[in-house]
Amino acid sequence: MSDARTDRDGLASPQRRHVLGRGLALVGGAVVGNAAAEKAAAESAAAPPDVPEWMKAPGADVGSEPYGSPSRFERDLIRNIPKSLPQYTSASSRTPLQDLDGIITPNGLFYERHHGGIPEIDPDRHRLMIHGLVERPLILTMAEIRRFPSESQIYFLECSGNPGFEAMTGRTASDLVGLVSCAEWTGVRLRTVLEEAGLKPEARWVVAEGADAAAMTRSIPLAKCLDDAMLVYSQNGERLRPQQGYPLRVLLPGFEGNMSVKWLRRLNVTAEPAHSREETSKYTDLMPDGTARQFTFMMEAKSIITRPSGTQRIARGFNEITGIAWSGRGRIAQVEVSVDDGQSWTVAQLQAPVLTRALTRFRLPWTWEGAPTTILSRATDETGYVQPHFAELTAVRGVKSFYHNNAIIPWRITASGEVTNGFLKA
Ligand SMILES: Nc1nc2c(c(=O)[nH]1)N[C@H]1C(S)=C(S)[C@@H](COP(=O)(O)O)O[C@H]1N2
Ligand SMILES: [Mo]
Repeated sequence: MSDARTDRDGLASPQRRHVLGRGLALVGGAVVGNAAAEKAAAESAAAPPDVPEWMKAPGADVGSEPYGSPSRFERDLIRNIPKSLPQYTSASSRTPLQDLDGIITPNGLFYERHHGGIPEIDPDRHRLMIHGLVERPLILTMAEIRRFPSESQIYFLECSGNPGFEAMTGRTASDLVGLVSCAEWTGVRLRTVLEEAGLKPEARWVVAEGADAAAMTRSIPLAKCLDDAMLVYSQNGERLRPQQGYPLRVLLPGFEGNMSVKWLRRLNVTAEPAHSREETSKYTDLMPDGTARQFTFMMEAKSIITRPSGTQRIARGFNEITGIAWSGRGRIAQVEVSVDDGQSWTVAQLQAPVLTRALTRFRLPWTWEGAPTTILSRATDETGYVQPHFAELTAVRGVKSFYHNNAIIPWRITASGEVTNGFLKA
């Protein structure tokens, strides 16, 4: 006991910060100063070997919160919602990537993109119709869908406008690429349900329609429907949240988020794509030669350093660089990190599990000596595809594109350790 005390007083201890805090309060004489002093005193009283007040009486009852929520000290960890939009029914909120660990996005922080608001659907009244080029048209209840053999898989979901080509001005990792999240999805293989309906030989596409006010409609190539596509009813172990398509959505691993139709009500099996609004006027890019790049399904390999990242501040000495990488084409094979603005690259450690079409966490130990620099990450997937620099991307796609920007993201670090968006002028 006495040793512990000696140690504590010998180090830059809570005791000393407490004294400093008091001193400042006396000099400043401000309310803020008193608050700081009180905070310091409270911290000091809670530090070992003293016994904090939360040990002196029993805590809250079991079941005081039937559906749990994060600590009230984490109440600022919320979705990144744009301020003062004219309306919020066709809008998006982003995942706070820079404050999350691991690869799974908690359901309450999963990004949202709605084109006609969030419908409130009674699962008992919801039906899925499967028709068109099938032998046996079906109308299924949720109970009937859940009777099919099911599976659970971890996949990322990403909006293809993440970020738009002209929207790289964000301050945080979330501002830049917060329209990506990753979850464990449970549902039925789309293939299983299509086989139950029986596909006619001319079947080539499946047109999915959502039961929202936008009636979101997308054409899915049959090959994807017969591969890993899922009809999902649960996410991270519980039923889908209304924001994610309750009670039923399509999940197309690795394809642009827009095609994973939420609140799914209809699958129309066709010979041709529907050429709906979302695959003509939107989710199509104007190329330099004046043609349109349409049906850009695949989300190409991408990565971002989430710590250190924009608005954070680092201290000299040891800093772990960590972030996430993903590819619609399969597994991440390698992530390289540069701490000298791309002059040299070091292979980062990939944390297991490294799953196909899921977020992969990477880490690299780093000692920052205090010189201003720019840090980058570059993902390579198992097909050998390498994440490009923004200039390489625009050289091919021109500057009229909006979707599918998977450019390398630079974070600038100033002499004082401030981290800012490297796409912006210093
Ligand atoms: N019915 C319907 N499905 C939809 C949408 C929609 O507005 N309505 N938005 C799409 C878009 S653009 C994306 S990126 C993803 C977002 O899924 P999330 O909100 O679960 O993150 O859903 C897609 N599916
Ligand atoms: Mo999207």
